[in-house]
Amino acid sequence: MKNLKTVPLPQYNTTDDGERLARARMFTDEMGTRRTVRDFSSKTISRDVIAACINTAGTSPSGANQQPWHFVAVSNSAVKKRIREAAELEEREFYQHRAPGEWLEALAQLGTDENKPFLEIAPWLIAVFYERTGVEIDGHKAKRYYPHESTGIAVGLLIAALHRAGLATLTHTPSPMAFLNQILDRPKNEVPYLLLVVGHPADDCRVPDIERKPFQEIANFIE
Ligand code: IYR
Repeated sequence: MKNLKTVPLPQYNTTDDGERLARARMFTDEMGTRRTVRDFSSKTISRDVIAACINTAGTSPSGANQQPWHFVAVSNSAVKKRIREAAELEEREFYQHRAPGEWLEALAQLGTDENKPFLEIAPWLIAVFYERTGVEIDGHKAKRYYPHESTGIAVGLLIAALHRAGLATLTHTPSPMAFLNQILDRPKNEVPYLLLVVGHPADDCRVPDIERKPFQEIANFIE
């Protein structure tokens, strides 16, 4: 730790556990209203809102602070159309041939299929990439540490930020997604991680009647 450059930690500003619990529960309630949406309105959203939410994602912790993520926000109709066509090509293959029966059974409760009209209807698509390797100033490859974990955390914050801003999201993972590098002109060292569909829900939007696991099923204490 010799010669480590440091700055003071920004102040944590709660007073007592009562206030902390109230704040924690307020956030639980707020995030509890988030639902994955597949039925979007085409109502537009300003680029500034999207940029602010991506800035939140950029505050995520990352392996060796390498921040191994890249976000491409697309509102251009022609580009969205190309993404939809490429995704539907892969999805048709998935639903008609590639997906094992067990997987399709697991998806039945969500009502998904190979048609992805939301990729054109929703005002924004955010393609998220992680860096498989970095590039040194001299052009050499630089190792990346925990890029999947880091990018996963960043996407979690991105989804929370978009929800807080009052927007709906769909975490979409067409597979394989290599077409995103080509359409969005990203270098080979970046691997597509997922495609986030962002917008307002359609007026008559409905979502699957599914439940979140209760606390006892997702956690336990050892005190
Ligand atoms: N990628 C496909 C299938 C799919 C897979 C999972 I796991 C989901 O939670 C939902 C869908 C699709 O987007 O339809």
